[in-house]
Amino acid sequence: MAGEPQADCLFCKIVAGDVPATVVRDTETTLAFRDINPQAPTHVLVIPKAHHQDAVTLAVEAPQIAADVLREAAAVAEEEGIAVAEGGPGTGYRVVFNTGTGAGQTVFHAHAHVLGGRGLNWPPG
Ligand code: IU
Repeated sequence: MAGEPQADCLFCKIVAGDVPATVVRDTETTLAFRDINPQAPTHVLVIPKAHHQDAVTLAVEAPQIAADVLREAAAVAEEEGIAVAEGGPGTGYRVVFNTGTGAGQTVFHAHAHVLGGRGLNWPPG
Protein backbone atom coordinates (compact mmCIF):
# COMPACT_ATOMS: atom_id res chain seq x y z
CA MET A 1 0.00 0.00 0.00
CA ALA A 2 1.21 3.54 -0.77
CA GLY A 3 3.33 4.97 2.00
CA GLU A 4 3.97 1.70 3.84
CA PRO A 5 7.58 0.94 4.91
CA GLN A 6 9.47 -1.39 2.55
CA ALA A 7 11.74 -4.00 4.15
CA ASP A 8 14.41 -3.68 1.43
CA CYS A 9 14.47 0.15 1.32
CA LEU A 10 17.58 1.89 2.65
CA PHE A 11 15.80 5.15 3.47
CA CYS A 12 12.97 3.32 5.29
CA LYS A 13 15.76 1.74 7.39
CA ILE A 14 17.20 5.20 8.13
CA VAL A 15 13.72 6.41 9.18
CA ALA A 16 13.42 3.35 11.44
CA GLY A 17 16.85 4.04 12.96
CA ASP A 18 18.23 0.72 11.69
CA VAL A 19 20.83 2.42 9.43
CA PRO A 20 22.75 5.43 10.82
CA ALA A 21 22.54 8.89 9.31
CA THR A 22 23.61 12.38 10.34
CA VAL A 23 20.19 13.94 10.84
CA VAL A 24 19.91 17.73 10.55
CA ARG A 25 16.13 18.13 10.74
CA ASP A 26 13.33 15.84 11.87
CA THR A 27 9.60 16.57 11.55
CA GLU A 28 6.47 14.46 11.88
CA THR A 29 6.45 13.71 8.15
CA THR A 30 10.05 14.28 6.96
CA LEU A 31 13.67 13.59 7.79
CA ALA A 32 16.72 15.55 6.55
CA PHE A 33 20.21 14.05 6.79
CA ARG A 34 23.65 14.57 5.25
CA ASP A 35 24.44 12.62 2.09
CA ILE A 36 27.19 10.05 2.76
CA ASN A 37 28.87 10.98 -0.53
CA PRO A 38 28.57 14.77 -0.61
CA GLN A 39 28.83 16.52 -3.97
CA ALA A 40 29.01 20.03 -2.48
CA PRO A 41 29.85 21.62 0.91
CA THR A 42 26.13 21.39 1.69
CA HIS A 43 24.57 18.16 0.46
CA VAL A 44 21.53 17.19 2.50
CA LEU A 45 18.77 14.74 1.55
CA VAL A 46 15.20 15.52 2.57
CA ILE A 47 12.89 12.51 2.51
CA PRO A 48 9.28 11.78 3.42
CA LYS A 49 9.17 9.31 6.31
CA ALA A 50 6.55 7.35 4.39
CA HIS A 51 7.73 5.26 1.46
CA HIS A 52 6.95 6.65 -2.01
CA GLN A 53 9.19 5.62 -4.86
CA ASP A 54 10.03 9.03 -6.31
CA ALA A 55 9.10 12.70 -6.06
CA VAL A 56 6.32 12.64 -8.65
CA THR A 57 4.74 9.53 -7.11
CA LEU A 58 4.90 11.30 -3.74
CA ALA A 59 3.17 14.38 -5.18
CA VAL A 60 0.34 12.20 -6.54
CA GLU A 61 -0.02 9.92 -3.51
CA ALA A 62 0.57 12.45 -0.71
CA PRO A 63 0.67 16.04 -2.01
CA GLN A 64 0.73 17.59 1.46
CA ILE A 65 3.88 15.63 2.32
CA ALA A 66 5.47 16.64 -1.00
CA ALA A 67 4.92 20.24 0.11
CA ASP A 68 6.47 19.40 3.49
CA VAL A 69 9.59 18.07 1.72
CA LEU A 70 9.98 21.32 -0.24
CA ARG A 71 9.43 23.43 2.88
CA GLU A 72 12.06 21.41 4.71
CA ALA A 73 14.49 21.77 1.79
CA ALA A 74 14.15 25.55 2.18
CA ALA A 75 14.61 25.27 5.96
CA VAL A 76 17.82 23.27 5.46
CA ALA A 77 19.13 25.93 3.07
CA GLU A 78 18.34 28.64 5.64
CA GLU A 79 20.13 26.74 8.40
CA GLU A 80 23.15 26.10 6.18
CA GLY A 81 23.40 29.81 5.30
CA ILE A 82 23.04 29.25 1.56
CA ALA A 83 19.54 30.66 1.06
CA VAL A 84 20.82 33.88 -0.49
CA ALA A 85 18.62 35.02 -3.37
CA GLU A 86 21.04 37.45 -5.01
CA GLY A 87 24.66 36.62 -4.31
CA GLY A 88 27.70 35.29 -6.09
CA PRO A 89 28.99 31.73 -6.58
CA GLY A 90 28.52 29.67 -3.41
CA THR A 91 25.27 31.38 -2.52
CA GLY A 92 21.86 30.08 -3.47
CA TYR A 93 21.14 26.39 -3.66
CA ARG A 94 19.75 23.67 -5.88
CA VAL A 95 16.96 21.21 -5.07
CA VAL A 96 17.25 18.07 -7.22
CA PHE A 97 14.94 15.09 -7.57
CA ASN A 98 16.68 12.45 -9.66
CA THR A 99 13.81 10.45 -11.13
CA GLY A 100 14.52 7.13 -12.83
CA THR A 101 17.77 5.20 -13.20
CA GLY A 102 18.63 7.04 -16.45
CA ALA A 103 18.64 10.33 -14.53
CA GLY A 104 20.80 8.97 -11.71
CA GLN A 105 18.20 7.77 -9.19
CA THR A 106 19.71 4.93 -7.16
CA VAL A 107 17.45 4.87 -4.09
CA PHE A 108 13.77 4.38 -4.88
CA HIS A 109 12.39 6.27 -1.91
CA ALA A 110 11.58 9.89 -2.78
CA HIS A 111 14.27 12.34 -1.78
CA ALA A 112 15.28 15.92 -2.48
CA HIS A 113 18.99 16.67 -2.75
CA VAL A 114 19.72 20.12 -1.30
CA LEU A 115 23.05 21.24 -2.76
CA GLY A 116 25.01 24.43 -2.21
CA GLY A 117 28.07 26.13 -0.80
CA ARG A 118 29.95 26.20 -4.09
CA GLY A 119 29.34 27.47 -7.60
CA LEU A 120 26.82 25.25 -9.40
CA ASN A 121 26.99 24.97 -13.17
CA TRP A 122 24.12 24.97 -15.62
CA PRO A 123 23.27 22.80 -17.47
CA PRO A 124 24.02 20.07 -14.91
CA GLY A 125 25.99 17.00 -15.94
P1 IU B 1 19.97 9.25 -5.92
O1 IU B 1 19.33 10.56 -6.44
O2 IU B 1 18.96 8.12 -5.78
O3 IU B 1 21.17 8.84 -6.67
O4 IU B 1 20.47 9.63 -4.47
C1 IU B 1 20.74 8.69 -3.48
C2 IU B 1 21.71 9.33 -2.54
O5 IU B 1 21.73 8.60 -1.33
C3 IU B 1 23.16 9.36 -3.07
O6 IU B 1 23.59 10.70 -3.19
C4 IU B 1 23.92 8.60 -1.98
O7 IU B 1 25.20 9.15 -1.73
C5 IU B 1 23.00 8.74 -0.78
N1 IU B 1 23.14 7.75 0.25
C6 IU B 1 23.18 8.16 1.59
O8 IU B 1 23.14 9.33 1.90
N2 IU B 1 23.27 7.21 2.57
C7 IU B 1 23.38 5.87 2.29
O9 IU B 1 23.47 5.05 3.21
C8 IU B 1 23.36 5.50 0.89
C9 IU B 1 23.22 6.44 -0.09
I1 IU B 1 23.62 3.50 0.27
